[in-house]
Amino acid sequence: MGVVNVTPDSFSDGGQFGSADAAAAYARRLIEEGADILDIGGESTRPGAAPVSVDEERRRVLPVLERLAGCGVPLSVDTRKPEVMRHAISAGAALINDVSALEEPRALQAVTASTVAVCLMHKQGEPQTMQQNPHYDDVVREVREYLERRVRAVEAAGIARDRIVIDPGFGFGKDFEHNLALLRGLRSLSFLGVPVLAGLSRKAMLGRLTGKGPADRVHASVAAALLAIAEGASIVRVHDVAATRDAIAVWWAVRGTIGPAPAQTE
Ligand code: 7PJ
Repeated sequence: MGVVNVTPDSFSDGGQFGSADAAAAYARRLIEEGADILDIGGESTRPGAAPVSVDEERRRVLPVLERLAGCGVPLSVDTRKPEVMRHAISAGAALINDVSALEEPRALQAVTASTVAVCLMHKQGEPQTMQQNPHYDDVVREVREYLERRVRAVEAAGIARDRIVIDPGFGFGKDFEHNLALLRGLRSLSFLGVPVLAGLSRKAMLGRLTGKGPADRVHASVAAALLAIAEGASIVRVHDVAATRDAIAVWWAVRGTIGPAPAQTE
């Protein structure tokens, strides 16, 4: 999954696109590099980010979606807003990537009223303050239990299991040790046959490990993506598609499969 941020303040590639045309051209480049899914986001959820209005988020995201119609890969929209979800679905989005896991009732309705897929992500707290003092007794167990609850809740609301993807939400109300524990324990999220998505690309934990800024975290990001795949992730959300693709090609040649080994799923 290649990341297309249409935000002026995204931490890793902020201010990249001056226009919808430029963002769509960038998205097409990611497809050429081997992206199987594009994730288009108009609201930065990085720690401390300022909220964006519905109108502003629509103005950022919809023109890019429209330009990418028929591009050949499913389009995901990274949004927490029900109104943006509805418009994105009408404009052809195939996946809603909601870092709030459809907890807002109108968000749940927006997806239920459609046939699109959804990514349910765990976070603790809200983006503006979530990194201030995250606390868990057992981060892997708590994230797993939360995701199990959310899968059951959205299934009960009428979203079939084969439309659901889950994500532990690296960096969303997690400190360095929490993130490492989640990556080590990622396989325990492979339950109910629901694919696991992992987003580690250029995140702060990789900065801490390498001492490098976001743009120089490519190698660390590729290593993290491959580790996530080794621990059962079926989808990796990345900025550096070409580099990640090369690593996956090596993985594929040796293992012949991506995602959890069936015998080891719980
Ligand atoms: C994630 C995301 C993630 C999902 C962002 C960033 C921050 N959506 N949106 N999972 N991260 N599903 O790209 O660093 O980890 S925005």
